[in-house]
Amino acid sequence: MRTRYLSAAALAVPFALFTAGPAAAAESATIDLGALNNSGASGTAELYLDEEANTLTVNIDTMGVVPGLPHAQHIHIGGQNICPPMSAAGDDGVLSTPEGQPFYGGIQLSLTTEGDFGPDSALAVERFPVASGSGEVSYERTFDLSQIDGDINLADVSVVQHGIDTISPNGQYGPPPPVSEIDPSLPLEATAPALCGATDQMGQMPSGGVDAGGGGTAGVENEALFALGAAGLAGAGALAYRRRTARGDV
Ligand SMILES: [Cu+2]
Repeated sequence: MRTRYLSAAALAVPFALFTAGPAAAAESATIDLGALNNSGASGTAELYLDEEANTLTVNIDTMGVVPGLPHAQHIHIGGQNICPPMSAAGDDGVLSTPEGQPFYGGIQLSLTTEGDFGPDSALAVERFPVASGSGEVSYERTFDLSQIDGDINLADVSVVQHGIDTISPNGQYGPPPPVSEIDPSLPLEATAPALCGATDQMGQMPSGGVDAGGGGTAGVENEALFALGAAGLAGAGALAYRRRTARGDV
C-alpha cells in the first residue's frame, strides 16, 4: 500500500506541473513599499515575470521621495526577503544599505532607466530615475533576464529605493560626511534606503500582499512541492530543467 501511495504521489507531480504550466509562464506580484529612515515616502512596485520571453517588467510608483534627485533602486534577493527594522541601524541611527542587507539581501537587478542592469550598475547614479519636483518617481522598464546571472523568483524578492534627505535636510544629498559605506565618493544620504517592500513579508501581513495574479500561483506551487516531500523534489528538478530550457531559447 505504501509503495502504491508513493507512486500515485510521483505521478501527481508532473500532472500538477503540467496543469500549472500556463500560470507559471507569467507571474506577477504587487508589492507595497514602506518608508525606511523616516523618509516619509510610500509607493508600489509591480513585477511581471514572463517565463516564455524570459523578461521581467518592473513598474515602480513612489511619492514623498527627495524631489529632483536620482534614486537608486534595485531588486534585492538572497537575504531573509524581509525589510529591515530600524533597530538594525547603527549608532548613527541611519539604516545604511549594508545594514539592511541581511534582511533584504544583495542586489540582483539594478533598476536603471537604460543600459546595464546588473549588480555592477548598483550605483550608476546617472541612469536611475529622477524624482519630479513634487517628489514622485514613475518608472517602468522591461528586462531581458538572459543578460544577468541567476534566477528571479517572485516569491522571494525585495524592492528597495534609495536616497534620503533626513540626515541634513536641505533638498540635496549631503554634503558628506557622513559618506556612503558602499561608495565613499557619495554622501550616505544618496545610498541609504528610503523605501522597501518584500514579497515574503507581504504574506505575513494582514494588509496588502501579493496580488492574486501570478505571485500567488507561485506560492501555491511551492507549497505543493513541500507537501509532496521527496516526490516534490523530483518535480522541482523537472521545473528547474524546464526553466533552463526556456532560458536557452531566448
Ligand atoms: Cu538597493
